[in-house]
Amino acid sequence: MGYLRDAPDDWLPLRLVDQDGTPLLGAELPPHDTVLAIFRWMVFGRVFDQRMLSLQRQGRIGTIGSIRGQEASAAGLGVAMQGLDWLAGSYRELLTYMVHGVPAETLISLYRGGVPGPFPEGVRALPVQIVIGAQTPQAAGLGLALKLRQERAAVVACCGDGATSEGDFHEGVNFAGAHHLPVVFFVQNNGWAISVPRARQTASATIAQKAFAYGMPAAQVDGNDALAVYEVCREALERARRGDGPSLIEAVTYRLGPHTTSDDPTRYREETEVKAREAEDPLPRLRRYLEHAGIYEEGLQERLEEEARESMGKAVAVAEAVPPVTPEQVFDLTWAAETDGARRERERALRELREVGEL
Ligand SMILES: Cc1ncc(C[n+]2csc(CCOP(=O)(O)OP(=O)(O)O)c2C)c(N)n1
Ligand SMILES: [Mg+2]
Repeated sequence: MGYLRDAPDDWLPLRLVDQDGTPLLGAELPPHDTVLAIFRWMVFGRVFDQRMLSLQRQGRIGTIGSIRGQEASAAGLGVAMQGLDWLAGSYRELLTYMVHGVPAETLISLYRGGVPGPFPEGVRALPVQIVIGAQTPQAAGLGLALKLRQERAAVVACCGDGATSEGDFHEGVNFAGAHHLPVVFFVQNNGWAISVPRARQTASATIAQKAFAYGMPAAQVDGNDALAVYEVCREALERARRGDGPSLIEAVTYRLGPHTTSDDPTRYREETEVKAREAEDPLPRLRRYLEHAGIYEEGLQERLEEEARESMGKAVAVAEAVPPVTPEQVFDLTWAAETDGARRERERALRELREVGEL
């Protein structure tokens, strides 16, 4: 008796800057231009989010997920990535996609159901994944390709807390561990998977500790501390790029908005919980750090917001000029060389659309 052991449960999320913007004693922080770049992207993310929600309300785009409250995780990760790194993310990482070089108009067009066109030449990112967890094994596959080609680059596989309950997640992380692949698994634990709270998702004390079962190191980081996210991602990415293998980062954050525009969170979570988390908003927190460090110039945030609104205005105009996708394009853009089965599907779909007068 007494042979069974529990996992250690004394994790404390990594934090470099406190809620009030004060750096923790001895914390090594990124240079000022990096901090300012992260702040600029966070402001852009917030403006993007607001604009996308209002476009949806006006019927100009389809269902969209909010990233409000998660900007520190998204931007801290994005700024730590380099051009040769691959991004495999979901609808919750639209800001990371933009930091990595995907133009806002491409994403807006995607959410309009238009043909977004490929990502710009040289932007290494998989299409935005909607199937929960499916990007994890795909990212492991990309990691294997980078390893075989001996490229000095890493893959980032993003997902949410809910995705860690999917088989795909475990297969992908296990494969990367077993084959020592250059992949960084970045889990944004935002407290909820639609209406399912984190506590009901897994019995383990942290999501980070799952990494140990797959033979890789992990960190749990305060996902609302943009500079801690940046630093831990930088370490994990460098480790992967130099061939030292995969790692897993759990960024503990909070989804302040609804899951998507189709969701009513008041049906499953208390307003008091949200109010308490509003106080941990990562954007004013980083701004307080900028002020503390003496690099906040009067009116900076307002200026960045204005810039972001202007560039979003242009992006919306470009996206709205893209014609809607045609039924033929659904097939043309899916298959490089159509199979017999796909050809039959195309013929049937077009025939049925003609019959109901939609074509
Ligand atoms: C395979 C699959 N199952 C179910 C869904 C429906 N669905 C969409 S988002 C979501 C919750 C995902 O939660 P989480 O992984 O925590 O990501 P978050 O949305 O919180 O960022 C579910 C179940 C889906 N898109 N794909
Ligand atoms: Mg979640």
